[in-house]
Amino acid sequence: MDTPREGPWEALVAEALERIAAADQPDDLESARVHYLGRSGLLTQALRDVGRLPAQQRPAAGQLGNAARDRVSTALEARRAALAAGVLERRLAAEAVDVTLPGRRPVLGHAHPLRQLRAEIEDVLGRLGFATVEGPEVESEWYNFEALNIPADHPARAMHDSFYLDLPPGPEGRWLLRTHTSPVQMRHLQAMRGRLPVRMQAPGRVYRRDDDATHSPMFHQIEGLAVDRDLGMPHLKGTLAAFARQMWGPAARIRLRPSYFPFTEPSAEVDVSCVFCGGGGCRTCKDSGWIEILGAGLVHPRVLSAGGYDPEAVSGFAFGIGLERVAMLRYRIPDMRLLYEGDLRLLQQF
Ligand code: 2NL
Repeated sequence: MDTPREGPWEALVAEALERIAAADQPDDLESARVHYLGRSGLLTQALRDVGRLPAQQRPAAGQLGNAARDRVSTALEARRAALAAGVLERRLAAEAVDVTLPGRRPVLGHAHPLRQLRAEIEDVLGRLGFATVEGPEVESEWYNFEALNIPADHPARAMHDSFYLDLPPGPEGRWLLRTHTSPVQMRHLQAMRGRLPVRMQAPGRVYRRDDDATHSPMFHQIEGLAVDRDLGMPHLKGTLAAFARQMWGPAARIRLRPSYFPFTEPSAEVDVSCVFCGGGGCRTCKDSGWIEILGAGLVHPRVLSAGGYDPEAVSGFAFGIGLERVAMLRYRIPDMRLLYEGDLRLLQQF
């Protein structure tokens, strides 16, 4: 062949450089390296062949061969660096995060409307000085009825239509789900051992056999109780008027109508000036200008005695609020059962 002596190296280098330049992936580049510079690569083999040349040709051929290998090596390294940079660039581009995008807002739950309302009422009463006290939902007949001046033959006992538990009766009678939160007050009076003043609120679930659009077998009450020397109707009225203004705005007024509860004497139904029309008359208040919201009264002497207080020395007032009724008025909910269905279409409006 009439190839120049450097011919085979040049051809191999040219071929290798072309293949290196064409490699656009690290894997292609690696196979090119193996093809030319690997243990049995073309250049490696050619260099090995140099050793079999006559001794006087070896140095020159060796020099050319080493130079050829170095050029291919250098090209491989340069291409490797270029590919690595490209790979990184593409990865950075693909994984780029636009930190200016608005974040994805996590779906947050919230308190049930009744729980929100309870918190609000608790807060208003709390600021009037009534400390929250809680108690058991399973009660004895004594704490739920007798101590509250509701004897076994009292019509209120049938009225309440209670849920009795299938348990052997204790010394305080049968066990039932409390029909009001008053037993919590009774237990608190006893725990106070005659100390004054008493000013507490008892929020919580209560249970009665009732189920229609305005009654649920489980509902919520908040009762307030104050006991001190010389408490009377003015204290009750002042407290409830302040409560109404906090709940329904500074223009809200209250009025008391005579009523009957076994545990208070005298007893009153408490109306608030209509929260919708302000008292002018509308559909909700049936043109009366008033909405019945609470029951209240002065604590019956027998109830004070049962709590360990001397009715000759101290007196007290008490009131009870139905949470559901306040919620239905405030949120214009027509059917109480909507509050317990857990339907998100309703709940998400709060
Ligand atoms: C109503 C009526 C009321 C009370 C609850 C009470 C508690 C004790 C002593 C005296 Cl320990 N009274 N609670 C008094 C009057 C009315 O609630 O219809 N609530 C929705």
